[in-house]
Amino acid sequence: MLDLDDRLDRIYENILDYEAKQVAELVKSEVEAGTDLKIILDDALIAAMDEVGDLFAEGELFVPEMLMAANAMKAGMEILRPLLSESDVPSAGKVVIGTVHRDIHDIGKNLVGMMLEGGGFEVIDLGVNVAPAEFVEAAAKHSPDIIGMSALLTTTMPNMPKTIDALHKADFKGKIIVGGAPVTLEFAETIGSDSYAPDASVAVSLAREMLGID
Ligand code: B12
Repeated sequence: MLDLDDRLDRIYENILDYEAKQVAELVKSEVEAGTDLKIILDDALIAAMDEVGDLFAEGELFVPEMLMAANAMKAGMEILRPLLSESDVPSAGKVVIGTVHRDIHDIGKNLVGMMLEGGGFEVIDLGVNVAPAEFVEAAAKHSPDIIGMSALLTTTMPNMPKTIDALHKADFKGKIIVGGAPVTLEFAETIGSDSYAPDASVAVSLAREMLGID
């Protein structure tokens, strides 16, 4: 049998090869072998997604590849998630994410959610066409560290400041991050968002930064 580092390396490589089925099988046998869940998460799944983020930032990978890798990572997460919630492995933080009211684009938002999950965050996805009141309700229910909003239409971007106002009125104390193709840093600053990320890999680094995780 291979030693632990080599076995974790196989999971890592299979994520980079987009082999979801293999990843699920390897993670499953690692769990059965009794390997620490945090080691599987940190040294195989999160490490692979960090590499994917770096390759994307360097222009070596594009959105379709990042999605395939995220799906492969997700296959491993499906095995770990129920076990992690029973164990004492701390999550990096809790993020509520959604696409704003009257907007049904979700590819980018899903990618950000998956990469955050790959980065060790617990992600609660509210889906698309999420009204300000639904974000407020989710903030009260889940007490997230971060709320992420996505908008792909210039006509739905104004629903971001509306949501931020509603969250502030409801005394939400966490951080807010916005993104989506038409959203810019300037826009994020004018609407009082704490952060803006142009893509999913930057979103993970900024989420970590906002929560003081290095
Ligand atoms: C796919 C698509 C659709 C699909 C959506 C399917 C789905 N499940 O999402 C469908 C066909 C349903 C659709 C519908 C419409 N669409 Co459309 N659509 C697109 C398209 C081609 C791709 C968007 C996409 O998925 N990009 C890939 C992802 C990965 O990129 P992304 O979303 O930008 O996300 C990245 C970053 O922005 C960032 N990010 C995204 N969200 C978040 C959130 C946070 C918190 C953070 C930190 C970062 C972040 O990270 C992501 C990953 O790196 C774009 C054109 C384009 N090239 O952008 C048009 C586009 C967005 N659509 C457009 C339009 C007009 C429409 C419609 C109004 C068309 C119509 N007349 O019916 C409807 C609107 C429906 C509605 N109410 O929402 C226009 C918008 C124009 C504008 N300036 O407002 C675009 C730009 C096309 C165009 N050139 O005209 N669309």
